[in-house]
Amino acid sequence: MNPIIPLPVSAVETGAAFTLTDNTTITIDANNDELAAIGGYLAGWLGAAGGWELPVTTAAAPRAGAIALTLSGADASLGAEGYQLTVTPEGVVIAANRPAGLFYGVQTLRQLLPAELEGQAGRSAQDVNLADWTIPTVVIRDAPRFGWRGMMLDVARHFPAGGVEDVKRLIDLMALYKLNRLHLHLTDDQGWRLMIESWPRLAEVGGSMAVDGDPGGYFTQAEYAGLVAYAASRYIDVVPEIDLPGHTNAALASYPELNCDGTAPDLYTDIGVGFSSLCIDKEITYQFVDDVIREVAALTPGPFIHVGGDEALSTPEADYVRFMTRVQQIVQAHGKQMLAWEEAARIELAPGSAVQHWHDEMAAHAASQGAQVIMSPAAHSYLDMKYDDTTALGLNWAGNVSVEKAYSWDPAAVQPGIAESAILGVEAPLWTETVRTLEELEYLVFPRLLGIAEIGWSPAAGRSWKEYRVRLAGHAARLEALGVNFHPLVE
Ligand code: IFG
Repeated sequence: MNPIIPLPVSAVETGAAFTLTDNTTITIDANNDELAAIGGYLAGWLGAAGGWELPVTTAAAPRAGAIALTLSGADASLGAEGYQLTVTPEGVVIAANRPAGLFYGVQTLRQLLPAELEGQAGRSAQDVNLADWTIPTVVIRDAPRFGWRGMMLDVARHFPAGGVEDVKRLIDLMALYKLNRLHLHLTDDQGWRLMIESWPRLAEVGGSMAVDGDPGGYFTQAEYAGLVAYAASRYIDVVPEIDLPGHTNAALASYPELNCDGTAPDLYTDIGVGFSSLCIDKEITYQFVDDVIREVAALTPGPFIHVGGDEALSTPEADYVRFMTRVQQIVQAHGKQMLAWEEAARIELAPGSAVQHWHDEMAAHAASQGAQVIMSPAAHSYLDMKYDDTTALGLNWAGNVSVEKAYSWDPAAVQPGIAESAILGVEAPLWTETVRTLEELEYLVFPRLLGIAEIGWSPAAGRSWKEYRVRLAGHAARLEALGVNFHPLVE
């Protein structure tokens, strides 16, 4: 059986084989648009991989020669994202309680098929070798350990050279590994990357440059809404971050009135941090925050808006607490829950607010207040860290992060005060001070993101680098077929 990443909870091979043929059909429960979409996604993948035109039809029950996607028959214990995948010589049945589970069962089915089939777009059916389409019979029961399995993409330091298309490529690759959160770091000192209609200069001026004076850019609200919808079709929630009150030079450069002295600073193209702050004592600052959060909330189907809060080194402590407390109220007034970097645990967190651990003990303080925590320890999960001293791209302030180091940690063992029950899940940030192109992004993200996906999904028990590295090596062919520019899988 092909190596599956993330490792399923259980997989028992039954010693026979099932072969897809051009008589294979995909069947779904009737009257369910989400299942029709997932069926179409699978048919589309099989069509691109092998040139088949497999019909998607409704069926009351699984039948021979079919790949059945059904919401009946799955154990309730599999929850909202789990699935059961049963392959027999007669056919395949993927059963789940919710469509997301079926989507993840489809990703496992993809990985059971030969890696070479990925990215074979344009191959015609006749030159498909039927042997390609044989998979071992197996019974897989699977469900994730954590509900938050994510990656963060900083589009502020550098705006993706390929714009929306680069982000969609990342979303497609995340889906193959069952990740379900894409945190977009939309604003920082060097760039404001989302059009805010009530404050248009934020994007027009604040989005016009990037680190090293590289080309700027920003998402229109239509483009951003398109990304949110595309991610949702892959069962990924987009989590927007508007970083406040520090990391705000792009906003301050766009509107002089946002500055305490009424003077706008120049656009910033270096990579220092901690020098900028909104003007905490000006009322216009809160009008700005309210307008921005209102427009972002309207573009955010998910429950969380991330408001940053990190490295506010130019905001006096008492001002920071006052400001972030008001921001929390504004986020809630717009029907969302506040997510912030762990420094924000210096305020009284409202029920439902959550913090993201990256480098100090404030997340443990948040957990002691009953808040939930997302684990992004820089020394293990920061994908902008170099792999080793020979890596040209990336930074190394948190130390080099080898493929092994990115895998060899457990979220429940990072900080004594943060028990598993307080952990929403894991997220791997890619900061883009040194990253300009999709190719450079893929080199830093892959393969380390696969390990993060496994940490977020698979049981902690028994997880080991020694075992994982063999499965990871087995994914080289798949990443190769997908055209991913990955760093060598194991050093
Ligand atoms: N820390 C800063 C980021 C980025 C990062 C680069 C956080 C929360 C260092 N803040 O990580 O803006 O500069 O590794």
